[in-house]
Amino acid sequence: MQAWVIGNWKQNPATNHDVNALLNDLLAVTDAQADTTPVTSRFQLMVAPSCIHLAAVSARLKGSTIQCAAQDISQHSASTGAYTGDCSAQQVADAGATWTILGHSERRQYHKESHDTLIKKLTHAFAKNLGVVFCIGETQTQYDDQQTLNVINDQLSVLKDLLTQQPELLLSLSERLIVAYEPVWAIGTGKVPTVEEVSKTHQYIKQTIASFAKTVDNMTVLYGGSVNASNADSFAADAMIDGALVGGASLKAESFLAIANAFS
Ligand code: G2H
Repeated sequence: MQAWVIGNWKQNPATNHDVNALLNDLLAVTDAQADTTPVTSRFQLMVAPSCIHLAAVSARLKGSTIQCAAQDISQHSASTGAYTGDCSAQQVADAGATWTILGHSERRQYHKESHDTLIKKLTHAFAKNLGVVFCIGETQTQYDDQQTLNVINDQLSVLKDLLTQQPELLLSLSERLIVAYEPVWAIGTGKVPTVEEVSKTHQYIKQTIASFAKTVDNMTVLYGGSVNASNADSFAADAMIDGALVGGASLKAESFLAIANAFS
């Protein structure tokens, strides 16, 4: 299975100038490598810029080995409408995104995204042929109370319920869905779980998905939360960890590509 290394730029960079500088740095390396060792033969790269930069970034990445994702889509099915501040699945697809992140803990926390909201967003994303990077993970309190697997099970019930409503999605689920396990307490904090803890949780995620999606016996599951160039090797060495969703360290080409190389 090819590893995925995905940069979640969140609300960064602040200016078009800085976006272009980051892209220049990324493409200088990946374009050069594509001539000799195709980057995509070792790992798949993806970046998720903010909505305001999505069209420009995806246009710039056309023909490169790096795919482009949105960070979220509207919960409303209509491609257009009176939903101030929203971007529909149709709009992000038209802007050039081929994937979208959904259910990131920052969306769950600051925008109160619920089980039903996420089912709607997954439905709209798949309807517009967007792949989905679906984020799950427990808070510090839940981790301390040893509730991680219960929380994961509850969050994965979104996928179970989606498949009950739309069983036809099963056919292509493993190509169109990536799960990212991101413990909330590890996001942007510099704290990380042990590789053994991540490995066990990933095994549980894969088994749980296989229990209700019988044809999916090895779902791609990424780890996210304070991944950097120094700790990526240890995560990459574990067979249960299929790549990384990277926040802060994806904002510098050097650290993002160092993480990617760890997974090659
Ligand atoms: C977790 C991660 C990217 P960071 O949110 O999704 O961010 O690597 O900064 O912890």
